[in-house]
Amino acid sequence: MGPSVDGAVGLAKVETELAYPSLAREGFVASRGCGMVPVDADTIAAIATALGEAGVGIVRVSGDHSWSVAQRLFETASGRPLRNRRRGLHYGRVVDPDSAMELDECVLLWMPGPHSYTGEDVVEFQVHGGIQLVQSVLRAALRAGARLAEPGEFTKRAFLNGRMDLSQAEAVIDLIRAKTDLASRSALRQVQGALSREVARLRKELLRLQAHVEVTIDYPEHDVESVAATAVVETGGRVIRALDDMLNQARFGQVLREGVRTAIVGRPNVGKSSLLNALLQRDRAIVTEIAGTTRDVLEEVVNVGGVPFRLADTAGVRETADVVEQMGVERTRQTVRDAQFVLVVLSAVDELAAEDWELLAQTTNTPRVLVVNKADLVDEARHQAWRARWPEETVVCTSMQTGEGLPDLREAMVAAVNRGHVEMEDLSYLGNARQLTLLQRAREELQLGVEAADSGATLDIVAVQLQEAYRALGLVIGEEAGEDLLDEIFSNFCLGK
Ligand SMILES: Nc1nc2c(ncn2[C@@H]2O[C@H](COP(=O)(O)OP(=O)(O)OP(=O)(O)O)[C@@H](O)[C@H]2O)c(=O)[nH]1
Ligand SMILES: [Mg+2]
Repeated sequence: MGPSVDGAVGLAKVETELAYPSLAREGFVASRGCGMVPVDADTIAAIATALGEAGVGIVRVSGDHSWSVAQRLFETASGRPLRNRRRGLHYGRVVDPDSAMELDECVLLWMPGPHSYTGEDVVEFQVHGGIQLVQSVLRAALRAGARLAEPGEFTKRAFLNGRMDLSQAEAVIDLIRAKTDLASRSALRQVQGALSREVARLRKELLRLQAHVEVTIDYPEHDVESVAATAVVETGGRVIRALDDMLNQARFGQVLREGVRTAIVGRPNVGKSSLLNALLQRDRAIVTEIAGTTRDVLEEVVNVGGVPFRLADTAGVRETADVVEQMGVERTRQTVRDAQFVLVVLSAVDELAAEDWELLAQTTNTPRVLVVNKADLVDEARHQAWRARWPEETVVCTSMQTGEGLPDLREAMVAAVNRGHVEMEDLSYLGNARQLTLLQRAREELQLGVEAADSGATLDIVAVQLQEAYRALGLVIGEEAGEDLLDEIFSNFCLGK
């Protein structure tokens, strides 16, 4: 199973404890106000690259004292200390600030604020990517006056310093975690402000509307009031439609982030595991001619046309005396209940059995594709007959032996998931649960406001609802965001970002 959003959150926390075991022993703990030696609480440092063996490893420092950290740690190639404070790149070596011992060769990037990622003075030490080496450079930076950054603290500072709004900051983590090309493209558009701009546009419309309503409240004449009410109905309706569009995108964005929970179900031996392997393009599941091969649910994430599918291969459904197989079948039923999407696999050779009918009945309300497998064993006339059998459904004839029908199946999967959502090329952001709730709230308030205006309620009531809608949209981009919310969001980040 790939990391779920929650799993990844857990990982970020574990990382803090595991990635720097020796630092933790020395008392440098990445947590506000405890354990650390806060020589200067305002300058933070962390390893920005993944901890492992690599060509390059980067230690990043941000804050008022970055320059002094750079001066204490870095010697230019000519052996002289760093003097040039202009933005730029320097080659030299990084030394231990206490012993003056050379740690490594180093490329130093100096990015004075406010034109840096965080908006503060930022310095990056690029050294060889060895686990010990990068850690010792970090340790040196900590001794030179920085403190260990919390997960997400660089991005949090970028937000606090106005370099990006909250929705952009949240998209940074989506960009890092994106599992498909489409997901990363969408996240990038959000980092670049696609969602922020749309939210800002809608807020402006609401503000103008609010002003109109407020002015009317102060001069209550019937004609004027009815003009304002009409404006609320019209503009409000337009904003509601725009919000619906965003909500659709946000829901699809969640699918892109977490993967479509997909169950592969069918009778024993119809080729479910073969299908999983074919979509994964590797031999993940055991395939045999013995009915009842798969006992447990097997999960794998596969990228189909840019959409991640979380495929669950299941035990074939049948009555059985075998206790283990019975448990497997029970798990299959549970998986079907939880699935967002189902591939019902049938055998092209056999007539439909009672179990097939049962599965078809169980999955009628879930988006699905009917996969008629083993098509290589029957002729074209049979294919046609299978397809004609369910004119309302997507039926694909496949063969795992020849690969026939697989491209059609991939296409059908993407189309089925995308139906009722959005054109994927239009996807300009990946909404998360927080944004989704706020957009929903804004929509509800606005709907109430429009209904009130439409039914001739007094404009005072309408004004309150417009204000609530405006406020909810503001929270999407982080206006009035409290410290708790910020901690919650940024603690999900990895270290060094
Ligand atoms: N001719 C032909 N044989 C296939 C095809 N797909 C699968 N098979 C064979 O059918 C048998 C069963 O395949 P599996 O993928 O294990 O079937 P399953 O649905 O996972 O079966 P259980 O795990 O027992 O429920 C194997 O011998 C496969 O090689 C196909 O398209 N054509
Ligand atoms: Mg199987």
